[in-house]
Amino acid sequence: MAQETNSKYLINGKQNILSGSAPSGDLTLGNFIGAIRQWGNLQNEYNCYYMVVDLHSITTRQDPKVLRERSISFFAQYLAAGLDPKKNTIFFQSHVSAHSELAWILNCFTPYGDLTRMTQFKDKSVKHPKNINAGLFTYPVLMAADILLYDCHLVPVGEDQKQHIELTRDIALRFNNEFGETFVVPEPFIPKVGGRVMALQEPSRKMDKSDPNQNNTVFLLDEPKVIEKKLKSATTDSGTTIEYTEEKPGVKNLLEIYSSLSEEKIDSIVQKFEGKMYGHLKVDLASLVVEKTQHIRDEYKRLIADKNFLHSVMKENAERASAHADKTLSRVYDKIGFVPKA
Ligand code: ATP
Ligand code: LTN
Repeated sequence: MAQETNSKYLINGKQNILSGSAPSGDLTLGNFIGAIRQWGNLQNEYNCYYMVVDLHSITTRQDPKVLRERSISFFAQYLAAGLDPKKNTIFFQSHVSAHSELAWILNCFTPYGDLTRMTQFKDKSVKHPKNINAGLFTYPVLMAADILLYDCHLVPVGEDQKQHIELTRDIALRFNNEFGETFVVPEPFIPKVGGRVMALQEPSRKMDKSDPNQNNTVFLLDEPKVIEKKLKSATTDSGTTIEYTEEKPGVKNLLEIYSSLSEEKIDSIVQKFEGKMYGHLKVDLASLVVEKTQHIRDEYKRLIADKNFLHSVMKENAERASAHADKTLSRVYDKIGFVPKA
């Protein structure tokens, strides 16, 4: 379905967007730069849905008590990061049953071979060799259901999720071909800089919230002193010149974080640090990270203490999400030939 013909899927004249993050570890600077900060920038122009992706998080084992607390913490961090629950629909994935229901249907329309090509499945199977469960394998189908339920035109994600969006497009196109126009075919929306923030100690791989080495990761709720310590001890190299090159992955990563937070071009940052030591870049970057995230920590402290407010927002927002999702699910049930409820 061409995007121009999608006007019937607009809400108040706006295109739909959905994204989310899984509460499988605490939110990181990578999640913030690659995803959450973009979400805030989109809330005026688009009709946005943002989820705490709890169904996805159990593809790896979670302690129930930690999962519950962390999920509420994520919800409060989304609000604290500036997502307005009146403008956006912010909810828990498990509160809208249509996600699991559509996932089952789409499972029956997704070739096994397509799923075997997913690099995240391969990576996570290596990481969790004792728990390679069917959910881990079909995870991208649930993600496709998330996106297709809300007639999404755009999906703002980090670079690592591009392959899952491509699979979602394939699923939607195949279904539309077979049953006629049913799903909007979404596009990924990936930031030009900051789409892949790398681990501080091992800049060859992505900063990950479930990394066992906490020094690799700046968490959004880390205190300023901890942020400074982690950035100062980031791996660079034995050289001294601050250059943006593949040969210096550690420095490159720090420059990209700097650029995405300051919105300055990499070239002009390199110029600013000409003749200076890596230490200068690290100290300045630490101040920048603290400055750009302090409002989140302050607002979070206030919000997390107000459970009544959080519960009323999550209820109201999940109802809004369900209303949209249930409509799409009925459309799909009808297309595939299920008998309507009496
Ligand atoms: P997990 O270890 O559970 O896979 P994750 O942080 O990779 O954790 P999510 O929390 O589900 O996964 O990701 C939420 C969003 O943050 C996604 O859009 C993802 O692409 C983005 N994201 C995650 N890590 C980074 C990173 N290092 N750089 C940029 N974007 C990232
Ligand atoms: N798989 C994503 C999280 C996710 C998501 C989504 C992102 C689940 N459903 C729908 C965008 C749209 C990840 O980042 N690990």
